[in-house]
Amino acid sequence: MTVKKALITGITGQDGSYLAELLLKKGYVVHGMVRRASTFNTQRIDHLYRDPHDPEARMFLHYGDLTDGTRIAGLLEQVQPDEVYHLAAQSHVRVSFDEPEFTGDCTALGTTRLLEAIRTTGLPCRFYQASSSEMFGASLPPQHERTPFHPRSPYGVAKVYAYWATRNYREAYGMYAVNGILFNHESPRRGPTFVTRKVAMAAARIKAGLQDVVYLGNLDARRDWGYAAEYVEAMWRMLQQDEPDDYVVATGVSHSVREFVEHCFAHVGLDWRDHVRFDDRYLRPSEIDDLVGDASKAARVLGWRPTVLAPELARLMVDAELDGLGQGVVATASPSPAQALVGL
Ligand code: NAP
Ligand code: G4F
Repeated sequence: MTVKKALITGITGQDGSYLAELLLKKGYVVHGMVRRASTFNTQRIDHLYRDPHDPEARMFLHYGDLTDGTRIAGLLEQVQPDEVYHLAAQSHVRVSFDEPEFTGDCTALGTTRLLEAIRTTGLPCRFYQASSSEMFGASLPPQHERTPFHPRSPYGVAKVYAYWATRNYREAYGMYAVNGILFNHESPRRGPTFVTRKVAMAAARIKAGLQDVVYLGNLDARRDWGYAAEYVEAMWRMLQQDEPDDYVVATGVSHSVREFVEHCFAHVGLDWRDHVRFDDRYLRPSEIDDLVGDASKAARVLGWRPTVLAPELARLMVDAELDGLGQGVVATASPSPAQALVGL
């Protein structure tokens, strides 16, 4: 039996780490593109790593950046993947208002660089694009595959570009290229400046007496939060179909940020109102009020269904923070002084 090879961009991110785990379990050889940083950025995948000299090694990392098309083409030639999971992006919505040009370069054009590299190398590989519910923006819920896009951030705009680039390469060149339109998905591996992780960290630290308050922005926004470890299975299933197509992946239920906060603090026996303060630096110039995904197509065609809903997610994220503190992993203040400096 031939062993399948996958290339994951964004392997060091939340989703990349869960997807790498899943594919290794399925017997794949996994190649990951990692951008060079002056500090190590591989914490989420360190537990999967084996020295490449080890004959058992099945995960290999390569330097590369979405802004470098030549490198991307070279990497594809070298790896010759059967499946490409394109997860890398400047993925923070609030940051995209500060860095709209970079977000467009990385998140939008980066996708074209990858698609064009696949086209010009002529590799018969399948391509997954990490599209986002952020593309729906102001369109009323529930949102599904035929809901019009009305993005509300430079990030959302960049993802709409990447979505259409993916569809265009499918239509123009017959490429097996799909969009997974994923609604918010979280986990203990979520970046600490996204609201769920920020709140989970704060609840645990406040319980442990390490901090007293956490500053947040809009508590009224509603999101459809699922569990990232389950969502990567949907990505894989999308690339196993006979025909390429686009799918919404979501739980179908939304909660306000306030409700999520309430769940996290209640789990450690605290009243959130004693510990949450408002800071307008966390507001966005334009916001999305309510995202609720209709994932019935994914259920019907892919047989994919979520099992973890927001209340359980809140509990498992807070428990992971408490475990970390119990093991002496003292997370920095939430946000850390440096994050506070840039308004996250
Ligand atoms: P994440 O944790 O922010 O990970 C982003 C990944 O992209 C990281 O590995 C990051 O590397 C890499 N990256 C960023 N800029 C890069 C560049 N210029 N060149 C190469 N790599 C770069 O995001 P995530 O939550 O795992 O999400 C994965 C993808 O799904 C993203 O495209 C995101 O926009 C999309 N998405 C996420 C959600 C969600 O709720 N999580 C929902 C819908 C869509 P570093 O580790 O070095 O920073
Ligand atoms: O956690 P968030 O930053 O996630 P957001 O903006 O929904 O984006 C995430 O989900 C998208 C899918 O729809 C992805 F495509 C994207 O890559 C990312 O993963 O904010 C969630 C909500 C927002 O309404 C925000 O205004 O929480 C609100 N919020 C309130 N206080 C806050 C804060 N968000 C952050 N990050 N920090 C706060 O202090």
